[in-house]
Amino acid sequence: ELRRDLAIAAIDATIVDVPTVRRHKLSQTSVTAQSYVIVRLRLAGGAEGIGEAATLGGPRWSEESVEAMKANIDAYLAPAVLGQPADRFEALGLRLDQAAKRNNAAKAAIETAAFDAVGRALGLPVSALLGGASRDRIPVLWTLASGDPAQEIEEAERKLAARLHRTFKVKIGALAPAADMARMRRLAQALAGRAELIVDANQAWDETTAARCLPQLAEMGVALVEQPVPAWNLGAMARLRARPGTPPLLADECVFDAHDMLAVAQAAAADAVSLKLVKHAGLLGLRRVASVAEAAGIGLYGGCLLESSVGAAAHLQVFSTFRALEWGCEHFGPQILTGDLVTEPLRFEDFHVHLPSGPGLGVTLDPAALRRYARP
Ligand code: MUC
Ligand code: MG
Repeated sequence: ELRRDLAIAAIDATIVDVPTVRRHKLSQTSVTAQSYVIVRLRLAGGAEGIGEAATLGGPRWSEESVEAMKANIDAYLAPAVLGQPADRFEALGLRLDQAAKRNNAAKAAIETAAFDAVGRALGLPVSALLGGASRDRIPVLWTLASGDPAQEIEEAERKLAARLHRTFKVKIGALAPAADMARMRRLAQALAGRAELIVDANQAWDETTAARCLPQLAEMGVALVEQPVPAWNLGAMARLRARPGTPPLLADECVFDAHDMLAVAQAAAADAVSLKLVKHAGLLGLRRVASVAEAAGIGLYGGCLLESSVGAAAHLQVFSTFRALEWGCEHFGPQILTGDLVTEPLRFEDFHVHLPSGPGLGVTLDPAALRRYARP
């Protein structure tokens, strides 16, 4: 009987490390491999689902590391939902919240695996379980983050020529502000009229530095500035945003849950919000944050943490359901890895990433790849 078949029978968490094609530098860290926890969840009826929790350089982008996530999944989160009906997603989320504070990325990986397993059991894509897809492809940008402008221009030229990406997000904040401004000027000149640029400072600047640099970025044509100041400083975001000559601001590290989103809306601290499963503790949490943003007239941006095709597919399933996704998405992750974890990676074409078809997430874990990248 269907109800019995949908009970969660087993959960397994595996740490994997996948090398990147080049060094990726952010204000606070730099990576040459991406580390994920892959969650495999089996239902009593036999259907299996997968989910992914991404990190960036250990516990430096946020507080979660793959080692901590695996420990907390094994000891607290998996036992809290074993035997429970996998299709009662809100009830699962409540149990996970009662078992552990925060641990949002770990919770998201379990919830994703439950959605995938139920979708496969019922023969429906995850998007259908979330309200249904409004689009089957999403504009996707590429991130320039080597820190070397000559290399970055060459990389952007290759992406443009291949018609893969025409919006580029530049990671700034690792260099001194004046050096970053000179780097940005070179990129803006080289790509003028052919590509759109946005930047992400990952909280690197104080308010004074941001007040000096933001008008320069606007004058270079930069379309969006992500998290210029520390996550705690919503007041600075709001004051900067009110200054003439400030480009639109994108909230990232300052918005984890729906309460954070409400605070950003009340402070009028952002024009758009970057939505990520690792921050919002799952697909339903991501939709809750998006609803608050929509209610406040704040635009949606499909954020990432350099996920493989597993995590990227989960994001595309929920992003596809929004009526509007004003700023497109940044799920280029599968393209920056030297290998993927699925049998058929996501399709990138004509400046878009395509929503995979098929039940569940629409991607299938490649067991050989999982063995290859699993941490010994
Ligand atoms: C972030 O802060 O947005 C996503 C892409 C990238 O290069 O960094 C990340 C995280
Ligand atoms: Mg960011």
